[in-house]
Amino acid sequence: AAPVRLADYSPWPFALPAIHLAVDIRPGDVLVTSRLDLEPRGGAEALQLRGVDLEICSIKLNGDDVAGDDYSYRDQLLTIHSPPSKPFVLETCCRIDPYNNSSLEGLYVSGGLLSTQCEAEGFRRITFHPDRPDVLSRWTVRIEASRASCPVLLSNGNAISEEELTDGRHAVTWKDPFPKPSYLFALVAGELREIRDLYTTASGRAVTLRLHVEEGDEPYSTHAMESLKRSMAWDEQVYQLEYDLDEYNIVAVRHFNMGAMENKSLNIFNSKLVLADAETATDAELERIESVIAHEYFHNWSGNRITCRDWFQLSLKEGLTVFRDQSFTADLHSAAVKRIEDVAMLRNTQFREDAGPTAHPVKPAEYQAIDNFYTTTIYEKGAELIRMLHTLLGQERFMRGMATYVSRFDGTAATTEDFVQSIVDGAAQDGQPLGFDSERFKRWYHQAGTPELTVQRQWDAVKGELTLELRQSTPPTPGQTEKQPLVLPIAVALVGEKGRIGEEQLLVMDGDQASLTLQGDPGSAAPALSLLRRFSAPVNVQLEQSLQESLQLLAHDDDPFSRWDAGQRLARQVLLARASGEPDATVEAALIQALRQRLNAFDGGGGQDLAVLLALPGTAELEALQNPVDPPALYAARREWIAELGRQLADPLNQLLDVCRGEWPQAWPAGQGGRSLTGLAWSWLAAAGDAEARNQALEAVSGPSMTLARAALRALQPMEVDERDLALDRFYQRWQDKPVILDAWFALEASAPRTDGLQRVQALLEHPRFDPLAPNSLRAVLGGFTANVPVFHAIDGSGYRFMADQIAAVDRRNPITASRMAKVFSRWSSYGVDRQSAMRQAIDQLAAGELSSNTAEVVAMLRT
Ligand code: DPP
Ligand code: ZN
Repeated sequence: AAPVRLADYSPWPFALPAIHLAVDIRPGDVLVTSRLDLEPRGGAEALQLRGVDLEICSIKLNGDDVAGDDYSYRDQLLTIHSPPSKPFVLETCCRIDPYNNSSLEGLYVSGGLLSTQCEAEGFRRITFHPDRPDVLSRWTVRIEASRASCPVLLSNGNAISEEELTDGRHAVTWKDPFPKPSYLFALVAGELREIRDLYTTASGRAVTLRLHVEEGDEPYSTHAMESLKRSMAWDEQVYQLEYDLDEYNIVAVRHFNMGAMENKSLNIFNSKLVLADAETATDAELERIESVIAHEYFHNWSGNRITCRDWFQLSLKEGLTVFRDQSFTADLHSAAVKRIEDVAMLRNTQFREDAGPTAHPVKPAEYQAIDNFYTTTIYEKGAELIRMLHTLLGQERFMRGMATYVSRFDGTAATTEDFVQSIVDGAAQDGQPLGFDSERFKRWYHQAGTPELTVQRQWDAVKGELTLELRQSTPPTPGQTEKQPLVLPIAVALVGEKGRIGEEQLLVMDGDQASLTLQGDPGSAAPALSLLRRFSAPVNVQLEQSLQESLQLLAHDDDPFSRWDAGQRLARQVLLARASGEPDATVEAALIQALRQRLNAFDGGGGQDLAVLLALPGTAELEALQNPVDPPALYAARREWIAELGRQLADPLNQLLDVCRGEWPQAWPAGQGGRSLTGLAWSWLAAAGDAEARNQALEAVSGPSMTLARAALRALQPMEVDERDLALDRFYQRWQDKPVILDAWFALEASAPRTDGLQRVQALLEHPRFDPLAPNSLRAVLGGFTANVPVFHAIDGSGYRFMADQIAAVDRRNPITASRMAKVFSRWSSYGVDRQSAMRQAIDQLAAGELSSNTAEVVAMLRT
């Protein structure tokens, strides 16, 4: 199929102010009658509507049947050849089969529950519609079903009527007063338990909050409900944005392709992102749930009230909403820890994407399947662009920009240019110069790849001046060889032996080169350079830094990110040296000494900061620095280094365990630092052969904290010890009836590095508790398998072949999930020759079979 191109955008030649849907749910199928009020806007000869797998029962125009010659339905397109030139009503009736829909797009069944997923292009599987985000309508939806099987019938907006019908059937009609595109439509029908709460908005409007879960899951809903209320309050306080309807519904669904979906007033969530308490979810999961609840809630303004003109603008809503949810988490918890976690994630996922065959701009120029572009580039890099605007403008000016954006575009479908322009126009209302070139800034949206910032410096001891020479360049990415300079906000400061010297400066670089002089202390030794503080721009830095300088930053920098980054740099050095077979004893000794000081200084409280400081760099980050990449060598280096840390730091780690124990029972968010550090100490000590640590960990698996139980499993899982198998077995026995929790067990089993790893993964796929239709379970087992470095990367290619077979099998049921999994092969050209050719063969093997268009697009990208 021909790709869709941004350059080809043109508005739809009709307006569609109102839609009436009637959805008749029957035991074997569903009848969908749709009435579209259409208004030609001139220029259209034919009316074209999208439709996938729809069986037409009737088509009527202004009440009369449309004759067979007057329309056609082929290639997923319904064409009415000569529609009237005046406003008219098109009524279609179609039969669909949600009971055999394993794609989890459109209307489908999950565990007896009927629910929908329409973003991006699922609505065309429900009825005929233009199914593009710039067509906004007011919707009325009547749902009819048997009361016995579907007592709960939900859609967007407010319930305006309920009907009791004959034969045990009933109907509910919903009306959404806000115009919305089809991707925000939602419908849920089934048997659900409701948890109800109330929120009063800043202006005094009462909003009924309802969470809908399966029977038995009611006790696990409190965290999600509280998170929702915190999100509503935060958006009022920080963005002055209030909720706009009388009800807000969240439904938990077990089979779901994404994390959650922001349908207007009827969010649908992957159940793992709703159901949680301290006994069933880890601290990290609780925070993630809180942030996803917030994310979907924040979409009500950044996505729903102002939506995207077309799917090339996806980051308009996603980048902005990620930025908003990041700020929310930073405000509620530790801003420093949140920033560090977000940067670690960006470097390990988005930078990796930028460096591979699926690299694409935040605003792609073309696509085959938009589902393949729900990526870390659109989301997390998109959020970094907003963050840079915020850094460049400051809070007050940025917020004025946001207010301008909302007032200009509320109720419409906008573009990323509209957004940037609103931000700068709003900011400039104070009459001050902007401080950067906004046209140049917009390049960030179109240019793929991670810029490289190369920094050289000269220290003038007499004057006490450090002069920096900076250069930027962006490596070529597929289809984009020429790159332009970007606007980079670069926060810098000098750090001496007693901390920061002078003020932080913000250099705004927008050409290939720039220079900057920083004032230090005359007559002293060169101070350490604290560069890219808070990670003020998403770039890779090339700067030679001595061990001494990194240690100084690690000890004295007042920017927590920069401190952390200095420690990470040393850890990367240690791990890469070990992976190459030549450990660097000097750096190792210095790093261990620095960590020992940190551990000794810890006396409880703020443990989360220490935990992130101690965490080792991610695999993807290390791989980016290795050529050729040797994953098993990196894996072994990491395991050996952890064991070394456990041996060398045994005393302070044992003291740490004593200090932290008091925090174990504290309710999240309290106590999370102590629990994180406990897990880290278990992992390091166990790797060093400490039987007492293994024992403590084993006990925690049966204890009251899921955070500690999972930390214990992570500590034991990489080792060939009895406690590992005991721990995994106890966890299984305890949670076998809770699929959401059991997925964690599947992931741990699949990633356990055993000699018979491949056979074990095969057995997991046939395990009676494994649900091949649940993307969570597939990701647990197959994602766990690809994290099983020695087994997945076996030099004979057996792991790669196995994975290719599995992706092909998943693709037949669920193309969206399969095409995401196929990206696991994206680094093939970076490995040594043997792995390279084995992985390439696996990709070719995949390409040779019959693939969905989603997966075919990804595989084609991998092969170019
Ligand atoms: N539901 C997904 C998200 O919120 C896609 N919109 O990011
Ligand atoms: Zn989103």
